[in-house]
Amino acid sequence: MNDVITIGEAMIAFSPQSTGPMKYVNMFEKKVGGAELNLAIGCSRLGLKAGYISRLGNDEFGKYIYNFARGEGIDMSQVKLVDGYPTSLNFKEIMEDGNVRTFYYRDKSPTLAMHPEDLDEGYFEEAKILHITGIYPAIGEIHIDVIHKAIELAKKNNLLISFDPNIRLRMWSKEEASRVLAEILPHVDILLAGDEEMDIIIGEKDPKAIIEKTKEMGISYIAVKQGENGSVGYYNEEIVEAPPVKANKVADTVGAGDGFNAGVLYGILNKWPLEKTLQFANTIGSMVVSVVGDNEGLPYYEDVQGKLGEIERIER
Ligand code: KDG
Repeated sequence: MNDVITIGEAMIAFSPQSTGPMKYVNMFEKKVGGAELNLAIGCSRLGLKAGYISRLGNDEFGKYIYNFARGEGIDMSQVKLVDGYPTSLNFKEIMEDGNVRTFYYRDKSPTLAMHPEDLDEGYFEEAKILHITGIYPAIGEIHIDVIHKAIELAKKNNLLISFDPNIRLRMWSKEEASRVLAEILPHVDILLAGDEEMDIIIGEKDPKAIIEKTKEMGISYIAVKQGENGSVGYYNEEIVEAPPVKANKVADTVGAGDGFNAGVLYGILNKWPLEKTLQFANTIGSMVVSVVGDNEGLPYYEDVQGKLGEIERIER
C-alpha cells in the first residue's frame, strides 16, 4: 500500500555549470525535475511509500527518468512510456544568490497521452494521500479533467487530498490559474501553499487571512509557506507560526517547497503535533536549498534528525 500517490509531469532539468545569465552559460548537467516527482522522492527518502502516476516519452530521457525514479524507490507501476511525445525538458538559470529562472520545453508533453479513464481506481484504493499540484492542470485542458477524475477517485476511496498550487506563470496567466485552481480548493483536505500564490487564487496574502478563508471552504490542514520567513500552519483550531530554519547556504531554491510538503505529509501520517510537523518541514526546505538540483538536496530521515540536533552526525 502506498502512503502517498501523486500525478505529475517529470522532465529532464538541465542545470547550469556556472551561475549568472543563461545566455552566457555554456555547459549544463542533466538532472531530473518535476514538482510531484520531487515530492514522491522526498517522501520515499523519509521512509514513506510513494507512487507516481504519469507518462514519459518512450525515448532516452524518458527511460532515464523512469530508472532514476525507480532507484529512489518510487512505485512507477502507473507510469507508461509513450511513443510520439518527447520527454519534456527545462533549463535552469541560477544566479549567485541561488535565485532561479526556469525555461520550459514541454509543449508536447507525454502527459497529453493520459486521459481520465486511464486512472486505475484499484491504485487509489491502496493509498492514503493523493497529492496534486497546480502545475499539472496548467499543462493542457485534458490535465484538468485528469485532476478532477483523480479527486473523484480519491474521495470515493477515502484518501486525503493534498494540494500545492505551485503556480508557474510561465505556463499560464494569473487569471487562468486562479479560475482553475479555485475549483480545486473546495475538494482539498491538506493545503500546502505559498502566500503569494494564495494572493492570486483567493486574493489573500496574509497567512491568517488565508487560513480563515480556506478553513471556511472545509480545508482541515493548512500550511502557508513563506520561504525564508518560515511557515504558518493550522489544524484542529490551532494556529502555529513556525520560525525559519537557517540554510547552510542558498545554492538553488528550486524544490524547497516540495521538500517542505513531504515533511508535512510525513508529520500528518505519523500524527505529529502541528508545531513539530512544521519545524520538520521547514528544516527540510532549508536543507533542499543548499544543494543544486530539484531533488538532490531532499534529505533522508536521519539527515533531518542530524540537522535538528536529535542525533550526532559523525563525519569520519
Ligand atoms: O517545484 C520544483 C519544480 O518547479 C521543478 O522540479 C520543475 O516541475 C517543475 C516545474 O514545472 O517547474
